[in-house]
Amino acid sequence: MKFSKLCVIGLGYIGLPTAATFAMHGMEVVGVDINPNVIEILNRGEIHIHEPGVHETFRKAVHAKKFRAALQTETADAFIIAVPTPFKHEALGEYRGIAYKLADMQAVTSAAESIVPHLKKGNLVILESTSPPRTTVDLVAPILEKSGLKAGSDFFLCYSPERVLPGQIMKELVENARVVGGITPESAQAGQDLYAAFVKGQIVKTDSTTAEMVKLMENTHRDVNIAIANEFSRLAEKFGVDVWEAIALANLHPRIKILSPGPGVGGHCISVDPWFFVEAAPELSQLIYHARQVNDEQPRFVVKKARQALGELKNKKIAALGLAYKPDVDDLRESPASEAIRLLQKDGAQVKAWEPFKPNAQLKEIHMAASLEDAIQDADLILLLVKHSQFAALDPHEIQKQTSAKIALDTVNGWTAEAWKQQGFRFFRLGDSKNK
Ligand code: SAJ
Repeated sequence: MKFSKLCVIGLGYIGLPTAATFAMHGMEVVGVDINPNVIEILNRGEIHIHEPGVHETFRKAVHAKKFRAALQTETADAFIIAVPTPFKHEALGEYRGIAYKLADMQAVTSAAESIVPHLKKGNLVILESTSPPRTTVDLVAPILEKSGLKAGSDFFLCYSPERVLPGQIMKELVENARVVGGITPESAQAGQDLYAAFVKGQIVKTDSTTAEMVKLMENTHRDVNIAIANEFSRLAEKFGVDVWEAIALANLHPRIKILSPGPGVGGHCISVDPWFFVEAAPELSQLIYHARQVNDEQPRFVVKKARQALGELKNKKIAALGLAYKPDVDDLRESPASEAIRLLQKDGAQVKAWEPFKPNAQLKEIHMAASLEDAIQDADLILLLVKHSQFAALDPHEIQKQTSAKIALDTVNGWTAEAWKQQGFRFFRLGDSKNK
């Protein structure tokens, strides 16, 4: 099948790079977003996200007059829905006394509804947003069928998960294998034809519910594996072991690949998606639920370490380095670093945070430093929360000259204990009770 005009609904970290990439491959692309600011920025040729390579591709697409941003969905040959599926902050589900988070599918519902007046025979609709199992058949298809057309016979409908890693989106969009799940084999074929425009990785066809489950399994697998690493960090402290050394040694085994512990799991994917399984089948998702609990509790472990380092937290000044949810990105969503800072403040500490990728971030209850120097100058403790390359490269000899702090706490194994100790710091590391 051939498609000449594409409508991409949702212009965030996935929708915008996807829209720009299709436009660079000859398709006429209309990008739709409900945020008028975003539309205005994009139609000026600028972009509102920080992701390597997106701006260049986007600028070329605009220059070639292949991309246009709009507030309203319009007629097209194919539609891609790439809107957020966060969890509801105000409501929880409950199963046998266990509370779990619920998916907020409002944006997907609205996006699908916006397509209805424009849907024509032979069109293709693809849902890319991470969604609970059966969303494509049980939620999206019935909405689209309000057009009077039948999903699977009058128009094609697919679920195709995005799998790109923030920081490497432009590369992975093209090179990763793409799973395309159709509600019928013909739909999957239409989806494959669309992505063949630029995907160099394998494109594999399946049914839509399998594709939904594949996406959730990938992120849940990672979440559970990080949880075991975090649990090991607590166990190592109990037994007088350095978890980082122990993991490195365990990973010499040819079939073992233990991930890294840290202050917790953040971002809008791994910390959210496993809940979709728990919500859909709590009675079958015990391990997944408990892994989520372990990862969500990890910021508390950071507080425990800080107390161990400082004696007590009340009125102690802490310089918190990093607020992003992971290294070398500017994304602060669901960041465990922010959660750790809030908990430290609850216990009376005075925290100044420094985030080089978003120095002007405005986060509830978090006091931003003007610079690294400002954060550390009168601190009692320097707390490393994110392994940004520039933090890992800090020289304790230089830092020692700019700070009153005599204690450093590294939660991500970003620093070398000896180097800090040589500069007169007491050095603590999460998961390591050899260094204290
Ligand atoms: N983290 C650890 N220890 C580790 C690895 C990660 O604590 O060993 C933490 C990170 O610091 C971060 C969180 O986990 O807070 C998630 O980071 P990540 O790099 O594991 O994943 P994301 O959320 O940036 O991207 C994931 C990817 N999924 C998988 O690797 C299975 C990506 O491919 C997906 O496209 C993305 O979720 C998504 O959008 O779903």
